[in-house]
Amino acid sequence: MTMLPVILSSNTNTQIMGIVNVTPDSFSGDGVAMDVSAARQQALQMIQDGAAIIDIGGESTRPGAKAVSVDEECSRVIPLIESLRQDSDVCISIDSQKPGVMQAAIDAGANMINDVMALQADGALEVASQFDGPICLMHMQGAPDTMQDAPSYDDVVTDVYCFLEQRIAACEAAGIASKRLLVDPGFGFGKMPEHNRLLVKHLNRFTELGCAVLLGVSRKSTIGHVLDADVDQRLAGSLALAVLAVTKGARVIRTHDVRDTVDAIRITEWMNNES
Ligand code: PT1
Repeated sequence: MTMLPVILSSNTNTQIMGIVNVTPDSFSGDGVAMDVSAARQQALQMIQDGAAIIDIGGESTRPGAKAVSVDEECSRVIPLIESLRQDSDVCISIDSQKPGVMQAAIDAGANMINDVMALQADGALEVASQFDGPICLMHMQGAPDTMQDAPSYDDVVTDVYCFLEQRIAACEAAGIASKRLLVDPGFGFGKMPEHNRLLVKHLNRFTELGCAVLLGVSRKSTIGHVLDADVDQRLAGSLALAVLAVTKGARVIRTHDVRDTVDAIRITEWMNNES
């Protein structure tokens, strides 16, 4: 069952990617801590609320997070993927940078790869080239445990653009058709608030890469920085950025708050209609 998803065709609406973290330490209090049945319920609710994609992650990549082993990560995500696949033919995305986890997830029924390392890990391009679903290539400077120590760029938009362009080329060289690729500038990944601001402000530049643009801003610390708001008080800020991103050409929005994001984006699309 491989739907080459709607997200890659240019005449579809914005797609919502709902976040399901199966981690004990998820930053936004959304970690459903290894409980497959609670995570499954959360995913089913997101599907009902209008998510086209469920993004399942077993290793936190928020600032300061520590890496976990392949076995640990698999033990968190695989039972959930198997269970959700029985219930639904929704697009299931595996949020992992490890080829071993990607492969196990695909075998369990995942049909999209979301990689914050843009397939730079040893063996990741190979796993991706043996698979035929969509792949999101994200930009990150450094690694999660230290990426916020001193992020620096010559010109953040150009630097991130060139990185993504090179990763698209690496994928093509590995036999991965660019129509399967999505690109993501990686809001919050080795970036100061000003870097994040510039990436969203100039998000339309990334559409020139010829791939669908995905953005994840949900509850992130830059919103907390601007609003002086704790993680549970960042919904309105997250929605404001999601609306802006769609207006600037984003095709997929990754969020914890599916229902509210679907509503905000439906209104944005209604307003952006021709005439
Ligand atoms: C993202 C993303 C992701 N974000 C994609 N995958 C996370 N494609 C995980 C903070 O500053 O944006 N795109 N997978 C979560 N990562 C973070 C990063 C969480 C920063 C929080 C922050 O608070």
